[in-house]
Amino acid sequence: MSTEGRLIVVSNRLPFTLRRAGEAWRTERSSGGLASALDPVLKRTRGLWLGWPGDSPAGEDAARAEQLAGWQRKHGYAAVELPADVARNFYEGYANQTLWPLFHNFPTNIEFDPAGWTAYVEANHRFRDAVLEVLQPGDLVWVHDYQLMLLPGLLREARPSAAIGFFLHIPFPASEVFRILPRRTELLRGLLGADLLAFQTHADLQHFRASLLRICGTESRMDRVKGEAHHTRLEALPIGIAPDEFLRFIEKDRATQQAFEEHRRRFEGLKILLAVDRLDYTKGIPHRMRTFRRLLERAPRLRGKVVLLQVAVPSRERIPLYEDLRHEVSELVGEINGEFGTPQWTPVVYMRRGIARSELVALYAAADVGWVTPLRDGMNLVAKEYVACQRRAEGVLLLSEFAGAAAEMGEAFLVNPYDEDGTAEVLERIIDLPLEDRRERMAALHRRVHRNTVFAWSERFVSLLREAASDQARRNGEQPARLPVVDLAAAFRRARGRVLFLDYDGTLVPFANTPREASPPPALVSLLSRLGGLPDTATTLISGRSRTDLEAWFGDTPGLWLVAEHGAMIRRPAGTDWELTRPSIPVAWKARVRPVFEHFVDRTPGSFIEEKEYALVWHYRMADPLFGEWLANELVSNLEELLAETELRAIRGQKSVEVRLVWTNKGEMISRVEAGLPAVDFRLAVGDDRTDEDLFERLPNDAWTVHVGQGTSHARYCLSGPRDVVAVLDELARVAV
Ligand code: ADQ
Repeated sequence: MSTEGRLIVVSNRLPFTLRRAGEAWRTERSSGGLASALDPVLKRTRGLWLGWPGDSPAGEDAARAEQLAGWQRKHGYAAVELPADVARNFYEGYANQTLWPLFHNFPTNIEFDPAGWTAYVEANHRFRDAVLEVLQPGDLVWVHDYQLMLLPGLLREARPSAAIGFFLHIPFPASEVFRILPRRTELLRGLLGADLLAFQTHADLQHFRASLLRICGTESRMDRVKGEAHHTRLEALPIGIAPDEFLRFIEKDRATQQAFEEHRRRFEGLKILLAVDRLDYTKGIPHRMRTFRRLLERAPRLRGKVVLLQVAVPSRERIPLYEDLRHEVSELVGEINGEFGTPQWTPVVYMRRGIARSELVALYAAADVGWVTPLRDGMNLVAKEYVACQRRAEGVLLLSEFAGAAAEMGEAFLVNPYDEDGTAEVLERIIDLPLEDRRERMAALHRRVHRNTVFAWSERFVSLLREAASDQARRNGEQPARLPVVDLAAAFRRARGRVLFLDYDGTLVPFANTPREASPPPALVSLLSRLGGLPDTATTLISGRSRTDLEAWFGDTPGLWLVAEHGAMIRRPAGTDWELTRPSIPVAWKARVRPVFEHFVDRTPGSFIEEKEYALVWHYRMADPLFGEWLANELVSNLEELLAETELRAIRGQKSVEVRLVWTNKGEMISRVEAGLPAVDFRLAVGDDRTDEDLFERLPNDAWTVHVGQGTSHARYCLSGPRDVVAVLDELARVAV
């Protein structure tokens, strides 16, 4: 057994499809480089490929079971069974009538049927169960594409430490489009279950990040999302092809060579423009037909001199939009041939069927122009396949700027397929492009296609996934352990002198849109007063809040210590006066900083300034998240310059930037609070942000330090949110009496 861990590939379809042939079953191999690329890794690691076999069992069928068992034995392909109605509603429904059009920027084509969503959820659960059945420690799970976007999250829930990767083959839409999607949040959460999330291009990755921020409010870095339970690494990994497989056909396969010669003869004297697509509305076939008509209109000299070979594989034929498209294309082909054709010349040769690999390769090799102009495409492998087959580098690639491939293939002629006139003009020019130019461009493309092969792509994905998973394992080891509440309560009960340091926002109450709205519920005030009333116990609320807020909410709560503005001021339980922690605290600096903040408020609708006695805060929680984030970075860097030689610091908080004195530090408060108690043998500190880390660091090692939320911390323990913190404090108040 290999030591590198098995690869478990999961995709909607397997590389094989079952077809009924009378009483028996036939296995068909689907074309495509993915299987070629992954088979060696599967073999090496004794891995498995899980997917739907392309039919649903109607009952016991020994012949079918026999075929499937053979797949598993010989290739490691394991069937995930889906009941027929689930398969249909999931695949034709939510996946292909909601996700597919929306992700390709056709929001008006989307159909949303709740039954489709239910089937999508059900199918993803069935895939999860199938994975869990085979999953072993050390395995790497690689989930593919838009049909299985919930799967990473479902797997993560069931196996928190599994290594899970996801690759999206189709584009990720702009956030304005993505937000239209019913069930958008569930999908984003599902994806964040992955350790590695990879897209075809950087633009897709950026769109994903923007959606995450706008819809879930989750900030991310260019290369990762620090999720609640774990991090998700983000990558742009454009898929490639297996170019040598194509060349082998040209060099070794008789059928390919014969077909190639035949095309040469048949189209002698004509420039061949070749288009190969699935018959899908994202591929822009009607636009291509109309562009070809424009070309013949504007350049009569080309009539009888060019031919457009359009190969279109029928696809998703049960969906009405595809049926409409089929009619539209047939009509356009008929019109063009009727208008321009002669007994000797047919302008458009239309083949509406899948063709054999040998036939396809012969066409790629014979074509003068590869005409690849989808309206939107994740990558588009046809563009790369055409280039791979241009051994003599004499052809030209006409490529849509909306195909993912455009990001890598700058030497192609990039066009906007919606601009039919513009595209016809470029075509007219490139048909007669001098050989020198064609060779130079094609040779550069050729090199690129040979460098970023599907093998290089899959190896990179697998090694990044391995890296992301081991980083995660390391982080899990570093994360504070969950607070053992029973032990804590026992220690609290036993102790003779107790000190509690409790942060407020994000610790005792969740964040609200404005600081004012985060007022304490009555139950919290009463809990704090119960704690405050315990003998030999100093209960301290230690917050970044102003003394006005703390006094308004807790001024009358008996027995409570209050620390305001991160340690600038303190109020003892018995007294009503606040003490400054330093004899005098400067405030003149505010006059210099305020105009800078005001400038940012003017630029950022929804943001505002909070003025405290010894600090200024710029809040942007209600501003556009993307814009707010960007401006916060800019504000901090402006302030860093302004404050360089002073004792002030600009600090990023939760959706805020705060300027305060560097020495206002929660850690400084420990000795002041403890001074009044005879023998402290129990210390608890609970907090969620950077200012609380000062406290954790300065407390002795045996203190109960608790970080609220995920991520690393100097605290020994963690709790997940304010609700848990309040429950723990309730328990302490209960056991102490
Ligand atoms: P697809 O939408 O399937 O894949 P594409 O990249 O164009 O799109 O690949 C199509 C494949 O089918 C090619 O290998 C091509 O050779 C073959 N093919 C097309 N027409 C054919 C015909 N008439 N007969 C025989 N074979 C034909 C999704 C995304 C793409 C992304 C791929 C890979 O939608 O954007 O490039 O995944 O990630």
